[in-house]
This record gives sequence, structure tokens and C-alpha cells, in this order.
Amino acid sequence: MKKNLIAGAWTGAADATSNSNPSDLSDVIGDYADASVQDVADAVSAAHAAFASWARTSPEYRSDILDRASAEILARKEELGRLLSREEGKTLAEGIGEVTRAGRIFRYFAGEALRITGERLDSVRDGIDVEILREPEGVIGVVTPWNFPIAIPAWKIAPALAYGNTVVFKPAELVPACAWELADILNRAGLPAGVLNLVMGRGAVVGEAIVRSPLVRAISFTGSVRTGRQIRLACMENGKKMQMEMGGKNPLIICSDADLDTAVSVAINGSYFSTGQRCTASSRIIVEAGVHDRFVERMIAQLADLRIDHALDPATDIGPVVSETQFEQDIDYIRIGQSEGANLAFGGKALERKTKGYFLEPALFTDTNNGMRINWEEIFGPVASVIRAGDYEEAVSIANDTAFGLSSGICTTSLSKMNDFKHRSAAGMVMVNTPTAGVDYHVPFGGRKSSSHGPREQGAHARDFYTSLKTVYVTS
Ligand code: UN1
Repeated sequence: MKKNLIAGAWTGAADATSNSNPSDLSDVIGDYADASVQDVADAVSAAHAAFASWARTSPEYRSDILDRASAEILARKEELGRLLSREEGKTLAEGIGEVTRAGRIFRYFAGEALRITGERLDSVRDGIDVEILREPEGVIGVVTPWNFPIAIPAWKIAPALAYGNTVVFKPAELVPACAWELADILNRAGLPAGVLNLVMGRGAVVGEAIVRSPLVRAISFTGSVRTGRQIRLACMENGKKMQMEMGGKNPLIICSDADLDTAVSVAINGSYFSTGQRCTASSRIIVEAGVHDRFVERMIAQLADLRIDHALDPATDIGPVVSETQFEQDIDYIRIGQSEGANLAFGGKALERKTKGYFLEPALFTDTNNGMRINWEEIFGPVASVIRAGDYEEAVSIANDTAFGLSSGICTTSLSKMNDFKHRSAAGMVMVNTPTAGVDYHVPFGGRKSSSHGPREQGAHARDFYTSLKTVYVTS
């Protein structure tokens, strides 16, 4: 059994969860300890006790630890990428890419630890100096989803530690292996006991206990809208700072002047890569009437060429869906789309492969309208819809007509449409001739409306969540 990390010690548990490979259900990765409510209380106490001295360590001390972790993650990217693909089901290339991203995130925040600044101003009153200091918040609860088993933990834990906070980390139940490796790497990189605690297990037990604990100052959460809403209410009740990244229903506009090769490759990548299991996925492809039929024809031809198979097979383009529950949810939405009158123009069928796994043909709906449930609710799988728009103006209004606002995209060769959409899109991130998913780590990540709540993640702006401002007045 792989154990939890509490107060610097690997700690077992009465129960464990078995972690299996969605590409091959007979491949069991291992058993991972289920933390109890008492384990969470111990982890939070340890993080709380470790905070005072960790917060006072020098930036260089923290930077060196993050740098060592980064070096090990990057040196082991093939092995960890393989483990990631085995437990989550994204392809090996995507798995290695994600591990590389995690390593670079630690390297970036090793640098940011050295750049913590404050400000000094003259007071409006004579003889007084004012200083604005940035200080760590305290114990941060980090609650992460299954679709990025190492990159999302990295982009929450790295800034938390860089700015001097301590962490209680609860990874998604489906992907404990990468989380365990990350905790092990950071622990061996030199973190003092209690600075990072790993508590694996179910959200209803472990997540709930973290969110309710009075010693946890702030929660950084990425996951479903439903869980996000519960956590948001609990944070409000308990007076915690929060950063929530939830769903998306991201629009991709294909203009009649778009380069068709670019548009089709941007749509396929954004909608189906990582098996469509990204909150930044393009799920509503809004196509101007003038190019609609040609675009759909090209999409179908390219979808037919994609290979859906075992994630570790180098010839695979799209791996399996992560779990039976997700698989059934995807199939349900495909049925819902058909019953709403959408035309299933491609795919949507369960596939049999040499190994038993959750293989699903990527599905493309056409003849849909924006009011349908398939265009309103996040599906989180390899399912996308085409919505026909009479012209560019109609396309923009459909794009913004959603409860979400994470990412949006446009494929066009028109400078004026590009500029116009950049300003009018109601999303937190806008991509031009680039997939709506797949982001840089040194710039802010986050959305608007139901997609996000609280300060942005990643890049230097991450400091707004992981630090607290203090204003000091000095009469000398
Ligand atoms: C990306 O598109 O590169 O859970 C990142 C998610 C997002 C991360 C997407 N928070 O899918």
C-alpha cells in the first residue's frame, strides 16, 4: 500500500483504493491509502505547526528545494509520463508533455520565490512612511482533479510553497499515483516535516475535512461545478480565501475566411485531445454558414483517421475515457443529443480493443442549436457539437451565450474579426488560430462567470492568491 505523507512520515490507513489502468482494466497500478478524518486533522495540525518557521525561511532556501524537485521531475519525465498515462489514460506523448510542464512549473516558481516584493510609499500625512508587505497566507488546502494528475497539483503546490505557505494536498481519487510521486519528490528535495502533507481518498471524507478545518486558511480547487459549488459555500461559511477553477463550455468560432487546414486541426486538437477531458476543451464549434459544409466534411474525414487505443501504444492518437462513470456520462450525453434532435455526424460508439478499457469513438454532432443540453452542460469527454451561425455577429453572440467563460477561440484570417473577438469574448482566455486548450504556465489562467471564482492561477499573478497584503505605517 502506498501511504499518506503526514508530518514528514509515511502513514498507513485501514482502507485503500485500488488504482487501475483505463486502457487495460487488468493492469493494476497499486493500492493507495484512504486517509481518515483523523489523518486529515493530523495533516492540518502538522501544516499549521510547520508554518511559522517555513514562512521565515529565506527565499533562496525555498527556491533551492523547488529547483531540486523540478530537476528530478524533468529527469524522470519518461517514467512519470508513463505512469500518468497508465493511471489517467491520456496518450504517452501527452503524459510526458504534462510531466514536463510540471517540472517547468516548479522551475518557474523556484525563480518567483526570489522575486517576492513589497512597496513603499509616502503617507498622505507628514512624517509617516507606508509599506505594503506580501506575506504567506498559512495552511493552504489543495484539492485537484483527475484530468491533469501532475500539472494541476504542480501549479497549485509550487506557488504555495514558493511564497512560504504550507500545504495539505488531496489529489483526485482516480489518480493517486502521480500525486504520491510528486509528494515523494518534494519530500526528498528537502521540505521540512509538515510543510507538504499528502492525504489521499474520497472527496466526501478527505476533501470535506480539509474544507471544514478552521486551521486551513485558503482552498485552491479545480474540479466539477457541483463540487466547486459545495466547496465555495463551505469556504464562505468558514471564512476561507478561495480559488476555484470549474467547468467550461468553450466556444470555437470558425469564420468563413478561416484557413480550413488550421481550423480543422485546431478543432480536433481542442475538442478531442486528452480524450476531450479538459475544462478548456472546445465543445461548441460555431461555424459561419459560408464554410459550414466544407468544414464538417473535413472534420469527419480527419476524425475517421484518428486511432483510439491503449494510451501507451505509440500509434494511439486518443486514449480511453478515464473511468466507467465518465464513460457512462459521455454515452448518456450522446443519447441526450440524439433525443434533442442533434445529428450524430460521426462516432459516439463504444470500441473494443485488444485490452478491456473505456474506449470511445470521438463524437461530433451537427445541426445543433445553442439551447440544447449538449451545448449548455459540460460533458467532459470526446464529444463536440457544431452550431451553424448565419454570420460573424451571430457567431459571437452564440459564443458568449453560456453560463461559463473559461476559454474561447476563433479561427480567422481577418485582422478586424480577430481584434473584435479579442475584446468582445466573455471568456478569461481567448485563443486565435490556436486550440482553446493547452496553456502556458507563466501567464494567468482562469475564467469568468460559472467557470472560475477568485484570483487567477499560474504565472506571477498566482501571488494574489498565495499571499496576503499587510500595510505598515511607521512614524520615525
Ligand atoms: C490546459 O488546457 O492546458 O482542468 C489546461 C482543466 C484545466 C486545465 C487545462 N484546469 O482542464
